Amino acid sequence: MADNKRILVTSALPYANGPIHLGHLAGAYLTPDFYVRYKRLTDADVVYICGSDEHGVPITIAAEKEGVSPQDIVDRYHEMNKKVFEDFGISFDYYGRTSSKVHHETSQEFFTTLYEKGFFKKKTEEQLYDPKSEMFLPDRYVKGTCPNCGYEEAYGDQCEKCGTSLSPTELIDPVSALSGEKPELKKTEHWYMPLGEVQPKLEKWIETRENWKPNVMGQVKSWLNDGLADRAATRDLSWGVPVPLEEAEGKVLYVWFDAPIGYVSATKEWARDKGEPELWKKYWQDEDTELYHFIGKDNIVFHCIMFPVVLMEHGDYVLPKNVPANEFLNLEGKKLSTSRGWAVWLYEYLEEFEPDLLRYALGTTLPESKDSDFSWKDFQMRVNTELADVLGNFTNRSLSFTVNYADGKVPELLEPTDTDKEALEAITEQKEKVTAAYENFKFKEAINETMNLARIGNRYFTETEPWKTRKTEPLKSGNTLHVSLQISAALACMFEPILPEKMKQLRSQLGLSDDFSWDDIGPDMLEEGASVNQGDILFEKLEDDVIEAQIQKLHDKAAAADPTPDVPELKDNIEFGDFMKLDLRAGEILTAEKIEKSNKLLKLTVDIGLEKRTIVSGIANDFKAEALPGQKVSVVANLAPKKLMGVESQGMILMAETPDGELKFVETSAEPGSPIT
Ligand code: B3M
Ligand code: ZN
Repeated sequence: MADNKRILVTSALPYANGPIHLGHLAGAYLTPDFYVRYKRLTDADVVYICGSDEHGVPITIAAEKEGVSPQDIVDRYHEMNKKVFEDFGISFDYYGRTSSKVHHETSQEFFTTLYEKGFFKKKTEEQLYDPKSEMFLPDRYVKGTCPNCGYEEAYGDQCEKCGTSLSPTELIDPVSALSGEKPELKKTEHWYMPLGEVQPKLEKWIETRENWKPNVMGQVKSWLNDGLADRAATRDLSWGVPVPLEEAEGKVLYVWFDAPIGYVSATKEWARDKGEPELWKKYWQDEDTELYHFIGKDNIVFHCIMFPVVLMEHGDYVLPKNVPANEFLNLEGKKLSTSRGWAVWLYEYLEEFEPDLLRYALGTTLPESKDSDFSWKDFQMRVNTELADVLGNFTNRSLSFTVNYADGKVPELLEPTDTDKEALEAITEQKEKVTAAYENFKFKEAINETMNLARIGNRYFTETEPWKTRKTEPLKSGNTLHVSLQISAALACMFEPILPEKMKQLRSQLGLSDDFSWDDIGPDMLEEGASVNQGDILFEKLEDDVIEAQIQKLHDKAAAADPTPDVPELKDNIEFGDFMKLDLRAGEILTAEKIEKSNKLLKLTVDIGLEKRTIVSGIANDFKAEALPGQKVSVVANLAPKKLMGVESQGMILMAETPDGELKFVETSAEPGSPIT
């Protein structure tokens, strides 16, 4: 059944302020590529759009750091990122950039349309101004002490220590990150999107959305529950799309206003380059289009709330059918951090390994519904035990047997046994599972069910023992080869979205054309008597030393980037007497249970020698209650009791917080009750 739906897929536009790393890939690029490659095979009319986000403070910060112009920065990274995506097989139909003329015009047209419809609210507000640098300070350009955790290097939009989002006026002792001066408040005018006013309309639309991932819907609902606030669509900056109003001289569009419109501009440029300049309208303005935005979870509010409002208010555009956002990818058990050098850059990876290995390994560890972890050891395991031992081994056995003992030709299927038939039927069964998984954006499942066909094939080959039957019952060994080759052929097509280069190689070994469709995949893709050839083996195993070298490289980079661990500065000295007021005791946790309605709190019973205490501790994110009984701890025993979520806490457990924000116990081997002095 041909699928002729019109589908427009977008991937978040990465900021052109640095190279692409594995976290980016797992968030917003790999899954949509799997999806569009699959959809193209179903003969759907798909256009896949992406490009560089070249505005906003991240760009100007990068430019300042290097002492070059923002244009230099975006020119460099636009080319670099465009190429690395291509080398990795991400099959965009068009990779645009938001500094293009078409984009400036398109985003200005959006602003003007909304302005003329009376959508914006003009407001005069006081904002922080740096008198020395003579400019209004974007939130990121203000630094100060976090009112929540006391971290002294918090930014005006967020504290990177405790994760709280902030506004710059909330910071304690704010300074300009540009000049170090204390900023002053100065009046400025801006055009706001009154999101609160359109919330009811937006909610109605949200309610009609089907099959949204729970992690996405959860975030959207929580924004809506809090009530939407006005959000400025303009900024006092010199880098960006100028606001198309005379009275707004020197102001630019807020980057999150213009960036998503970049999807539209890029589609226009794609159509223009195809010589059909009006064609973009079919994808953006015709109700039959299904629009999908693939993004990472930090972009959910912009794609599920702000941009839909802009599209809705404009009136001429389709709205997204789904926004299948992924969660975050960690690396070797730690949060990815480019500033701390804890990242694997895609260009580095490609210098040493083939793209398909990572497409597969990362595809099996996608943070689809919760954060996940990439490790080099896991990468090695996936390549060696799945790609090499299962898929590669199976197709290689099938081909080499055929070449060596069947004249290199697909044998006939004669009087097949039940085992033969079942193996052939598995092709259709697995195809159905894989199809359903792709249709439901379950990419890990799609990969796993595809690999399961290779597992079935491998098992079948082993069970039917063609190395024995070829001498005694040649008809049987012919059947084994026939079936195994058909399974290999199905795999060569079904695995195409995940392993495009390797499957092309496999199809050529099997004598299959690259011009096939998803419909063609079945138990009879190869004709009896057709020639096959063995070719090179598909997947070489990765040796331990190769993997160790990657792990070492990562640690070296982290050490070079940040030789001192990122721990808070020391506090002011205190008197000895002050310290002596603290009664610290060795203790042991006896019981632990979660406190209902709280994500963070655990209720503990702690033996402190003299007595047993109930202590409420905010460690539920780091420890499972079941694992705690028996844990030795240090306790502040004379802290005044305090009620937390209805439970009286009689003391405090000492915890150490690592630079990655992980909590560890301050353990002691002393008997419960022993004073700590
Ligand atoms: N550039 C943020 C990011 O790279 C932003 C996405 C824009 S999508 C329209 O995470
Ligand atoms: Zn903080």
